Formats: sequence, C-alpha cells, structure tokens
Amino acid sequence: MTGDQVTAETVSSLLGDRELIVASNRQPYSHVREDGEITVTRPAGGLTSALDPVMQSAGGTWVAWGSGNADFDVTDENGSVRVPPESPAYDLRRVELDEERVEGYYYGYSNQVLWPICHVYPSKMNTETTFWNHYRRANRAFADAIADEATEESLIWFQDYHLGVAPRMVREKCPDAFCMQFWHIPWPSWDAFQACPQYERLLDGLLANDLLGFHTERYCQNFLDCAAMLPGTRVDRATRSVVYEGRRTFVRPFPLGIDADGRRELATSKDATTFWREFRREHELGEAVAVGVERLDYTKGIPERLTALERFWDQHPEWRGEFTYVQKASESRTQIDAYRELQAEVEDEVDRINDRFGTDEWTPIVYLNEHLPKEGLAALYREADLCIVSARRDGMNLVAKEFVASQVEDSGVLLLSELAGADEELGDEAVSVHPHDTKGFVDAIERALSLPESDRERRMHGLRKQVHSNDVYAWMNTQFRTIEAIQRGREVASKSLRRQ
Ligand code: GDG
Repeated sequence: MTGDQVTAETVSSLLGDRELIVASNRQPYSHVREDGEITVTRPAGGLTSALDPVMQSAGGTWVAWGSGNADFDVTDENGSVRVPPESPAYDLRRVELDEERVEGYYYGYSNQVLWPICHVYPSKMNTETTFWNHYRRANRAFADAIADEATEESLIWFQDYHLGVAPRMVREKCPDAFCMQFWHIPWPSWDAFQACPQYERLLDGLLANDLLGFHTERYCQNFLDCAAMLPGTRVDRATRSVVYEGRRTFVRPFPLGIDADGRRELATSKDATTFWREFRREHELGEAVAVGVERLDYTKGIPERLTALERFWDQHPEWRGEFTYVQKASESRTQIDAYRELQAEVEDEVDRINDRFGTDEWTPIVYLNEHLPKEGLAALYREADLCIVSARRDGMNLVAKEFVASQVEDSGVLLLSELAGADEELGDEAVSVHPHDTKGFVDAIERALSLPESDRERRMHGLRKQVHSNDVYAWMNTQFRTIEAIQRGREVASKSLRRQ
C-alpha cells in the first residue's frame, strides 16, 4: 500500500460527515492566458502538490488567492472552478485581490514583517503602516469566502503565515467548525516576536484555531511562551494547550515530510539520467560535486556558504580542480529591496570566486538560476556527493529531505545547519554546520568529503529510514488523528458534563 492510499483512506474515514476546506495563499491550479489561449499551470510547491491528492479523494473546497491572469475567466459567480481540469474532484474557490492589496498583504506584511520577525531578523522588518491594513483586509476576503463555504460541520485547515488573523474572522461566523492551522516557518521566542507591533492581534487570530501545528517542538514551546504573554490566556503546559476566550487551542509539532517514494522514483527515472549526462557534458565539474538548492532568500545563508567554500579552496588547494559546488538559486520576492540586493551580492560573489580559482578545465561554482524540471533536480541530488543546507534559519527545509530520498546510488553526505528545523529529525546522521562559524564550516566540508564509505552508508541508511517513515502522508495522518483525538476528548467531556 502506498502512502497515498493510506492517506486517502484515513482522511475519508476521519472526516466522517465533515467537509474539508483548505485555505492557503497559493493555489494548486492557475489559469493563464497566453497568445489568446487559456492554459492551466500547476504552481510547483511541496505543499500544494501534497494536499492536492488529499482534496481529490476527500472532495471539499480549496480557498486560495487567484493569481493567474485568466483565473476569473473560468470561475462561476462565487469565484469557484472544479479541479483538476482533467477529472474534476473538488472546488477551487479563488479570492480576488487587487495589485495594491497583494503588494501590502503579500510582499508587505507577510514577507516584510512576519517573515523577518519569525526568522529573527528584526532589522529587515519594514514598518510601513499600511501593510497591516492590507493584511487584515486580505485575511477578511479569505475569511468571507471560507465562511460562505463552511457549515458548522466543516473542518477548516489554514496554511501558513499569510492567514494569521483569518481564523478569528471565520470563528465569528462559524463558532462550531473545527479550525486548524499549520505554520510553515519558525515561531520565534517571545523576545523576538514582541518586536512585531501587532503581536496581540496575531495571537488572538491564531488562538481561534482548535489545533495549531508547527514543524518542531521548539517552535511549539516558543508559541506557548508568547501565548502566555497575551492578556486573558491560560497556558496549560501539561497538555500543550492554551485556553482563551472560552476555547482551548492545542499546540503540536507535526514535522512536514516529503513524498519520499515519489522522489526516489524521480531519481531513478530515465529523464534524470539524461539530464545528468548533459549536465556533465556542459559544465567543467570536478570529480566530487556538492549541491545547494534554494530560493534567493537571506534566511538561507548563501553568502555565508560562499565564504566558507572560498576559504575551503583557499586552505585546501588539493581540492581545486577536484570539487565543484552547484548552486541552484531561484529568484524570489524581487519586489523587495533586500531580495534584489541579495541576488546581486550572490551573483557577484560567485563570479569573483570563479575568477579567482577557476580554470579552463574546472568551474568551482556552477550557478543555475533557471527553474529545473523535477527530474533535473532529482539528478543533481542523486549525483551529488554532498548536499549543503546551511540556512541561517529555516522552518523545516525540504531540500535536505529531498536529497536523502534521491540518494539511490553511492551514499552522499548531508551537511545540515543546526538552525534549520530539519536538524531536529536529521541532525544525528548529518554533518552539522553552523552558518556563522566559517572555520567549523570549512572543516565540515573537508570532513564530509573525506568520510569513509562505511560511515557515509551508515549515515545515509539512518537518514533514509527517517525520511521515508516520516513522509508527507505520515504528516497528514498524524494531524488528522490528532483532530480525531481532540474531538473524542471533547465528546467525553461534554457527556460527563451532561451527566453532572
Ligand atoms: C517554506 C519554509 C519549509 C527549488 N528550486 C527548484 C525546485 N525547488 C523546490 C525544492 C523544494 C522547495 O522548492 C523549497 O522548499 P524549502 O522547504 O527548502 O523552502 P521554502 O521555499 O523556504 O519553504 C521551509 C517549507 O516552507 C515547507 O513547510 O520547509 O522552512 O521556509 O521542494 O525542491 N523545484 C523544482 N525546480 C527548481 O528549480 N522543480
């Protein structure tokens, strides 16, 4: 039985009479007009591709921002369209946001206030006062669409930090629906979170959920510490829950996994092999190859990694000509100054290091900024001897897990930042790095490249076990089982109250 079947079965049985409503900023399908013709695209993203099969088997409604230029040409008067287009199984209800709202809500409050606060970069926070208003209004638009679809029997599942106050708005209209939210980025300590001027409003919004999920136990504890600072709350550490406004919100770690079997299949595909053959031919690679895959985001620690790599080639001339680092970097949030500056900095550094060490036969750093097909990415993961994940902060980091699942041949080594959420599950078998400890980082690269085969195999065996047994389907199952347990607990409590 595949993970897929387990999930479909479990979700349907756990849902019972309840209807599932998923709400996220990104949509699973987008309609785009090009040269007068409308085509459907599937925005690549781990989460949307993981939840789509669940929605297809469970039915229900997915509420998301309609970002495609032909999205509303195909919807009904409520902004809904049945998807997937080839075999419609559920409703995608699109929320219409104008350009100004998207600027203020998405590029503004979500990505210039919440993102830096949660990753502990208060200096990158933009305190433009209109952002909050746009965020609230966008959340209101989501909440109205959700409430319009919801009944008291609905199970409403909010995704991520773009929808921090929508649960409270939905709760006002649907007091008995089950609301849950998964927060995909870190939750910081109270000292860091307090820097957010709207901290009370956000905590109030999130505490309208019945269940709140984070990637790690640490983020849960941080959230409970923050909730304790909100007037009117009672934090119950024993049950990891918060009582507020007459409701109890349970706070639990649900480390997100990947579709590990799917990634393994991609890595063994013919297309992956073809991609790698061409890639080797096109680039002057060393015998050993390391890979890093990320959006160009200041939290991912790319400049610090380049500094460590330069120092490595400096101090270990024996590895010049022998070892190439491949950086897959995707342009991201380029409307924001900090992101454009980072992109320029990274590109300049790559050029400078390549000029310093490169030869006609060898490129130290291969820089790829185009979007790769999944098979291409799988080929890089499969062939790499090292994968370097040296984030300065990261909620989880799925790249670390994708690398492991794609390692179907010789065992490579994962260099993993102790500041990434993935460290909680994978830290023991990875070689740990601290992004700001350049000397330690250089030693870790050297050590990883020199590890005996038996050691590499032992580590990779442990990592594979972890990644496959805690895949994305296990992630969903655990959450749905937790809901079931909460509901059972509530029924028992209300029966015993009735008996008194
Ligand atoms: C947030 C949190 C958390 C990248 N380039 C290509 C490509 N990718 C895919 C990767 C991976 C995804 O993008 C990146 O996921 P991450 O988890 O590394 O990072 P964020 O985008 O920052 O995600 C993070 C995550 O949410 C989930 O909760 O882990 O901490 O920050 O899946 O494979 N995919 C393809 N071509 C590319 O060129 N096909």
